[in-house]
Amino acid sequence: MTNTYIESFPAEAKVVRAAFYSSFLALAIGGLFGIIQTLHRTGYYRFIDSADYYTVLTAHGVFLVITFTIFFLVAIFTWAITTSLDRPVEDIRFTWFWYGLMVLGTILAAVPILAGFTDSEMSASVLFTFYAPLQGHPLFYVGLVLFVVGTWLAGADWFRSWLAWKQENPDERIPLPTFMVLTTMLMWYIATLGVAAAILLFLLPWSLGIIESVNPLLTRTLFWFFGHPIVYFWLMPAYMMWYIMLPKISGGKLFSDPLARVVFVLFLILSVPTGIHHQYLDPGIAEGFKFIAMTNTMFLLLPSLLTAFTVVASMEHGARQRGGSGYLGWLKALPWRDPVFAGMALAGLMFAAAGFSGMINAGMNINYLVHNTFWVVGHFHLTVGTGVALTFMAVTYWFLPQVTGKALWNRSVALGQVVLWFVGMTFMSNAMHRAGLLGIPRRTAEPQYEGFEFEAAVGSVGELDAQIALGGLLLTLSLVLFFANIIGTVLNNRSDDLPANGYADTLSGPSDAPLVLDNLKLWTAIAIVLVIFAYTFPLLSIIERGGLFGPELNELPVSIGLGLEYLWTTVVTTVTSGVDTAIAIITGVR
Ligand code: HEM
Ligand SMILES: [Cu+2]
Repeated sequence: MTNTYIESFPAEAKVVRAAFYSSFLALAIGGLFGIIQTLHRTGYYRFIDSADYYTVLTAHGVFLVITFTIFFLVAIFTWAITTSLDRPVEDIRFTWFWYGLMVLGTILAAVPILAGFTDSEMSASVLFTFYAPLQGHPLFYVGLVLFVVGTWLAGADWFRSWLAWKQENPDERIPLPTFMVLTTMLMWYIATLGVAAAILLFLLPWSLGIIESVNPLLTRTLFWFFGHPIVYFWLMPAYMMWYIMLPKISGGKLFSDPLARVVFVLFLILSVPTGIHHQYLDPGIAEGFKFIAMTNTMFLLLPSLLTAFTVVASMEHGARQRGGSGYLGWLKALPWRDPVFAGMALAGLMFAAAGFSGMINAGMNINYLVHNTFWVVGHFHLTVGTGVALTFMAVTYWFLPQVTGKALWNRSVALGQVVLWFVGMTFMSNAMHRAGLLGIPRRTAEPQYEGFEFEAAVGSVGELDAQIALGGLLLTLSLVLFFANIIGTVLNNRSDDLPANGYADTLSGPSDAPLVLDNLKLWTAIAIVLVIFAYTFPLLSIIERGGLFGPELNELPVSIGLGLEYLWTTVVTTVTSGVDTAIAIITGVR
């Protein structure tokens, strides 16, 4: 008996496993489209029509940043809740229900996306940001809605577990992993209101033909209301693993539980009121509102800097427990040969680099230089594409044995895989950042204008393209190794030497954290107030200028407006032609 998750929670392990497999499938499909578009836009190997590029890009974006990440995080959140509260879910049928809803939503959204490759009328090549005036088939929006509702119910499942636990343990502090899950979900509930409004009130009725037009700026603003915080929805689970697993795997303890709580509270209150920083170049939003969003954004650096400090301090503690010494000498004592550790540590390192390009994106004036260029793509392949994705892949090597009861197929291949991702991303992302500085655009199959040369201060565009393609190939190879390991693990019969389920102890525990940190109602209220402050005036002014449903329509119902106009024109033309005729008769011209 090794006390794995599947032994302690056999029923939950099945749902968690299903969610993992869904996530991996999305990663495989998304990754395949990734390499296709890389080779296409760098010109190395083209076999799709450039006109299909948007379909490829939509599939890449949606499958990776919505399906892969979110299925993975609901899996580890379910694990975190049940493990840290040490109780099964209240009703496993409900757990299967929300998982099923997410699967159904994914399939409904995937059908029109993939139909973009066929001759059918159906298509949703609208990119993962699905802004108007790009319009997708209604199924796409319906699928998204069901998927999001699935995540809402997942959150309800976890809140329910926590409330049941609380009744039995009224005086205990919320266990840290549960605290992290709950704050993340509160943030998600607030954030998804924006996208729910955008889809249900505007985009879906518009694609069904119920309303004729939408106000693009309004729907864009509602999208970014959700589009910025969704990056924390990907990131907070990765942070959770850095806080609760990395110290343990390093051989030590989490440096500070209270600090970890502060970080998650800061994410809850600061994530949503910053979305306008994606709209610095949108006309129609006053500079002042953009400036406020920029200030809020700069505050958001704080929880990430606190995380860097806490996580590195915990790793140092682990290394010193293992006999490491010296100012930097302790780094050598870390378990670099363990793929779970190495993957997470490298992901964290890349994420730090992403912090720097992120600060540049966040600055209102310097953003103008890199906006919509390849720089941005370089940036988020470091954040979500590595900080999050590499962490998820690395922890899979720990989780898969937990939920299948089978030993990892090959640790060396796993180690090679995470290192290869790091190296591949170094090539691809660095070159993308540089390409952006030359003004090379993102989201296009044909970045090179006819008769136009991008001027490189150092190197050349050809050299950048070569690095991007090389990086993309290494990443694809890394994915192949990842899947080989997953399949090898699932198919093997070895169940020796499994790690026990559990997470890191703390040096400074929950009892050191001020009680107020656990007051989730207070933090939610503050989060909502900040959102109201940040968004009321921009939204009002957008609606005032552009109308709720776009500039062509006003508040009067269309039929009455047109009817009155028609009546008026008829009267005027009849009268004028009558007068004309009368004058003609009188003057005898006829
Ligand atoms: C095999 C690995 C990957 C390769 C080769 C790759 C390559 C690319 C390229 C070249 C683009 C830019 C296309 C353009 O703007 O014209 C892109 C866009 C994108 N990638 Fe990746 N990528 C990979 C993995 C990932 C991962 C793991 C994620 C996230 C988890 C991700 C998320 C995205 C997103 C969100 C976009 C933007 C889509 C859009 O503009 O609508 N990629 N990728
Ligand atoms: Cu943002």
